[in-house]
Amino acid sequence: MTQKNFNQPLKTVDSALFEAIGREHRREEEGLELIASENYVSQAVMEAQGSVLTNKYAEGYPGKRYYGGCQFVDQVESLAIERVCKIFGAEAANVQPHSGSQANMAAYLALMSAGDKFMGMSLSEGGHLTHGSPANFSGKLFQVISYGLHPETHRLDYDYVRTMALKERPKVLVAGASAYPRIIDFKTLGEIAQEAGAHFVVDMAHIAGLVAAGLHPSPIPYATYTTSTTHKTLRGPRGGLILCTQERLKAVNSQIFPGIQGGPLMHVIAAKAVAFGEALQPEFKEYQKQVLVNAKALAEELMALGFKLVTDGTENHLMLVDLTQTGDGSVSGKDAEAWLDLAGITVNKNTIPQEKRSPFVTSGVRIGTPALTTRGFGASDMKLIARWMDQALKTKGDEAALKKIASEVRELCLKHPLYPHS
Ligand code: DSN
Repeated sequence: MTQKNFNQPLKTVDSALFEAIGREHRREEEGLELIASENYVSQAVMEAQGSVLTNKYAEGYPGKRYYGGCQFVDQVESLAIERVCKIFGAEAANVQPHSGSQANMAAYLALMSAGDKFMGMSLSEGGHLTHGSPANFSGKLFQVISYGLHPETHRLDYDYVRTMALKERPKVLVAGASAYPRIIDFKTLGEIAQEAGAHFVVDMAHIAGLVAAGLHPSPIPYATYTTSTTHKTLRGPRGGLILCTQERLKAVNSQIFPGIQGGPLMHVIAAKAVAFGEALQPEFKEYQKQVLVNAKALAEELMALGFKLVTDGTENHLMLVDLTQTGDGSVSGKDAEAWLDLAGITVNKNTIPQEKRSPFVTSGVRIGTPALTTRGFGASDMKLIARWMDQALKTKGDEAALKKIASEVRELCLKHPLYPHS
C-alpha cells in the first residue's frame, strides 16, 4: 500500500472526522427528526453507498460507457432502472441525477431552450427553488410565470393555473411542491398543460414514497417527465431520478450526461437500487400508510392545542404551522426552529402563504412524519410530540425549560434505536 493506514478504520486514522460523524449519529439517535424532507435509510442502503463502487468511473449508460471495466456497474444501474420502473409503472428511467435539482434541470433542458417560458409554483407559496426562483438557474435561464395558492383556501388554484397557462402559453408547466399539505391533482394539471400546448413536468420529490405505495395519485400517466429526489418519503440515499416513456428517454439521458453531469455516482446508484428494492416490498406500503396516520394524528393534536395549520390539516406527510395565528402570533419561524432545536425537536422554518417576513425569518414551520415513522413511532407518540412542541413554544426560548423537554425527548428516542453504534 502506498498510503499508510490504507486498510485501517476511520476511527483510528482520523479522529476529528470520526468524532464529528459520531456527534451527528448521536444527534440523529437522541432527537426527534421532523424535517418533512428527511428520512433514515436502512443499513443495507448505507452499506451499498459505502461500497467499492465509489471507485468507478462509468460515464455513459449501461452497455454504452466511455470507460472499461463497467460490466458490474452496468448490472447495478440496470437493476436500479428496472426496479424504479416497476415501482412507478414507468417505461423508462434515468437514475443518474446527483440530486433533484439536476433531475429538474435535465428535464427542462430536454424540453426548452434558454429564454423559453415555463410555469411553476412559487417558492414562497410552497414550490421549490428549481420551479423558477429568480435566485436559481431555473429563474435565470428561463422566463418564469409563477403560480401560487388560492388567497383564501391556500390550496392550489387550478382555475388560476388554467387561466394563466392559456394566456401565457408556456412551453412547460411544472407541478410539485416542497411545502404543500394537500393532494395535488396531477390529472387536472396535465389536462391544463395539454390545453395550453405545454409539456407537463412533475417534480414529485416530497411525495414519491406515497405515490410508490399508491397513497397519492400518480403523475406518470400525465407527465412528459416525472422527476424526484430519492431520499425523502422514498427513503433512499441522497440523489435524484427521472421517469418517462421510452420515446422521451434519449433526450433526457443526453441532458444528464454529457449535458450537465460527468461520471455517475455508482455507489449512490447502488444504494438507490437497494432502496427501490425495499420500496417494492409489501411492508413499504404499510410504512407509507403509517406516515399518513402519524401526520394526521400530529396535525389533529397540534390543532387541538391551538396551533393554526395552513389549510387546517394535512392529506400527506407534512403540515405547515401558521405562527401568525398560533398563540399570541408573535413567534417567528426562525425563533420556533431555534427553540424546538434546543428541545431536541428538529423542524425547519418555512414561509406561509402571503408571507410578510423574509425567507430567513418566516412566519411558519414545516413539520413532517417520514423519519419518525421509519423509526417506529406511532400515533400516540405524535400526541406527545405535539404537546412538547406546544410547551417548547410557550417557553419563549427559556433554555432551562427547553433542556428539560430535550431530556424527555431523549428518553423517548432511546427507546427507538436507529443504527448500531460504531
Ligand atoms: N430542500 C428540500 C426540502 O426540504 O423540501 C427540497 O428539495
